Amino acid sequence: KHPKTGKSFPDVPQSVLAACHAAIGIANEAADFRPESCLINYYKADGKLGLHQDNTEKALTRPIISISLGDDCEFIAGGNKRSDPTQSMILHSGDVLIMSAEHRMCFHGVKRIISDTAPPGLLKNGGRINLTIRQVEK
Ligand code: MD6
Ligand code: FE
Repeated sequence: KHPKTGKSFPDVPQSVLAACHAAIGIANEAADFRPESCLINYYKADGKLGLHQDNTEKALTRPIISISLGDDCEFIAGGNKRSDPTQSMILHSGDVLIMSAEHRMCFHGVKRIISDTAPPGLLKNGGRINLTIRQVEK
């Protein structure tokens, strides 16, 4: 529910649910994962997301699935402490990343968007969209 209006958010589209179930299967994650929420982040050319740990769900041991669309980004991921060293990887449009098991609580963030790298015509105004799909309840 929206915290201010109390209204229910729209359902997660079937296409996204199908992609999640496919990813769970391919990555050999537990098949009883329930995709209960989908957070959508949009990044303009200068967008970033600071180093963070996803720890507000009740289901802290279930995987988080991320789907990237549009421009590439430099994604950084480290260890379970903010001060742990990080590694960079480029996430491309269509990439699916799963954080699970010992990596579920890793600090991570988006260092920069790499402009004009999206598949032509995908996003009218460029930028990057990231979907993170989570199981919230234990
Ligand atoms: C992003 N992703 O790719 C931000 N969180 O724009 C995340 O913060 C993230 O990719 C948890 C699990 C996977 C992720
Ligand atoms: Fe995150």
